[in-house]
Amino acid sequence: MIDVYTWPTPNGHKIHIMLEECGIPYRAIPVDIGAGDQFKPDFLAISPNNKIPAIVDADGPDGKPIALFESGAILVYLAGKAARFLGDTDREKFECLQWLMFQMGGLGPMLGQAHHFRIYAPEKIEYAFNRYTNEANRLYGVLEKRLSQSAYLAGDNYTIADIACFPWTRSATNQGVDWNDFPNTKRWFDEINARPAVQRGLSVLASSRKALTDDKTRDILFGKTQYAKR
Ligand SMILES: N[C@@H](CCC(=O)N[C@@H](CS)C(=O)NCC(=O)O)C(=O)O
Repeated sequence: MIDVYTWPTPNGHKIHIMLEECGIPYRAIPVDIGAGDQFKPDFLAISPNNKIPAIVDADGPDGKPIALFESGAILVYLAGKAARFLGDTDREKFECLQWLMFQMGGLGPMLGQAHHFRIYAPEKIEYAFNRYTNEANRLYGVLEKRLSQSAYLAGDNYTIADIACFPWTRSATNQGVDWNDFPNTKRWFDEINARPAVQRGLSVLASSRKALTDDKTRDILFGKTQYAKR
């Protein structure tokens, strides 16, 4: 049994989707990041960067429990455990890891900033608004080029690279992206969105989801609480 410390956000959804795709038994343990649960000592002990997702697998590689944070590392771990979704050949595996790193180092952080300055920021800062809207569109352009050449990011097969990128593209409109400009990415999105395991993953803790824009939540996520010394 794997315990997933999580919340219904793009980074949480990656792991819910992967576990559903692999049919690995798991328990979703809510960490309400709007209420500050991510700063509780028990959670920080497994996720020192105070972010979801994190997992504890009672049956680690050496038979002992293992705790992991960072969604990319968790996806690689689960792909190894299930022997699925890491590509069918060595070449495809490295393609997959390359696109996974693109998501972890670029697509996720930049789309997160686009969302922040377009939706969460209490005032509109034109420079930041434009900077991240432009960067979001540039990154969708990178996806579009790749997905005009191959069915999936790593090639012919659906992998953890797709599972990592997909949840971020569910908010394209909020990121200032027009799907009409990215037809191949939209084709890829619709195909992944139609997978039953993906829909099951997206429904995990769905009823807990709430807007993160009130003052108390802003303080927890972006203000004094976030930056308090611990
Ligand atoms: N690089 C991390 C990012 C995780 C992340 O940003 N998680 C957000 C939710 S999507 C979070 O827990 N935020 C709470 C906080 O920053 O206090 C990963 O991919 O796991």
